[in-house]
Amino acid sequence: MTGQEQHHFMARAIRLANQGLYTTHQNPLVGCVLTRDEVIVGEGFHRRAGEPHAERNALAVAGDKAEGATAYVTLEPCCHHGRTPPCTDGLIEAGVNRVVVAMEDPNPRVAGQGIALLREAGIDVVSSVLESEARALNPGFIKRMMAGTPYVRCKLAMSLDGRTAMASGESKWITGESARLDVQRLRARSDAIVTGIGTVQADDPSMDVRIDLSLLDGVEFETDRPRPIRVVLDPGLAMPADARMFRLPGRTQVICVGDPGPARQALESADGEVIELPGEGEAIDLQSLMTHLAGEEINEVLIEAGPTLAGAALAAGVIDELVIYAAPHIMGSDGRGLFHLPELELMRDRVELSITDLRMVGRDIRITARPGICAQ
Ligand code: AOF
Ligand code: ZN
Repeated sequence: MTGQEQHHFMARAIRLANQGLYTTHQNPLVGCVLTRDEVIVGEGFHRRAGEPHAERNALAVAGDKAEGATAYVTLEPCCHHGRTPPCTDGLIEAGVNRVVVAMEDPNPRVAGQGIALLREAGIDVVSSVLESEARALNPGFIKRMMAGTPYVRCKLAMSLDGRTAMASGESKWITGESARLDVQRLRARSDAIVTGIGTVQADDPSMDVRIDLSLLDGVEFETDRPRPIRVVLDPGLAMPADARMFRLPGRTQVICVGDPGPARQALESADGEVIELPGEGEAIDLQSLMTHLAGEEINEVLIEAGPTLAGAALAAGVIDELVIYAAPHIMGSDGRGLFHLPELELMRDRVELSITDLRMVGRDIRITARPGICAQ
């Protein structure tokens, strides 16, 4: 088995895993390819929590041909009884000869034990094949398992001169249709969309996924799926009970600081969930928010908010990735900026970023960046 072969079949397993992008929530995306004499005899991916794992789907396709086969799996096979039986048992019982794994499962219930069990059963295990590509499939699942918080993206749209709204507040639309569709993809893969009460009061947004299924690059998406959860940060509980979000399918959580008093009942009867979190006066503690969301098994969070919340999230260090759309127009010197960061005064206080991706989306530019200086 050459390195080239390993890369070839693992790359296919990664593409299969990606088929679960909009459906596996809260489980990771996983793909599996079974080969015999370099010919694929079975393949599969994990579609939905509670349903069979990638390995079981691939084994079902291969049937008897799994005996003596090599399994390429993007995540270490599980060895625990969760909602489904252990994949290690399935692979051993099917008589697989060799298992090629891209990365260890960060879930503490697995964490290397799956690989150890396969080896104990006499199966040859090769690990870390296309590891960084496999890691990129599951930034949220990995971060939640390792750090107890979700992976957080913050999406922003601006004019080329860095403005997000005219001084009057008018902001529709900054970016073009293609960029707005791209945002729908970001929403569709997120488990929660977080915004601030200021945005709700100004725009009464839906924070919903409205997408033409044919535009999702062939990846499955179910419109009836109750996701992502909408989360409104509303320290003083000023959320109107007739907000548009409450009339849409799916969950809406309103996060406040301290006892919300009678306002709670009005929101709860509108189908809202009111959650109290620690904070100081007007500000919710964003670390506590992320711990709370991880407790809800939320892997990926999208912040879509104005400069106050975006600035607070950046300053609190909870953002993993910025997705900034820059539109080819100038909004002028009185327009609003992206981040409210009053504490920045000196050049040495600047927030350093590393740009990880840059591309055109229609007529707009999409910049993806991470806070901090990353090694190249
Ligand atoms: C695999 N293959 O395709 C997936 C794995 O509740 P369960 O039974 O679905 O188990 C969920 C856990 O199993 C999940 O947290 C992760 O550790 C692992 N996911 N493992 O071998 C798969 N989806
Ligand atoms: Zn499994």
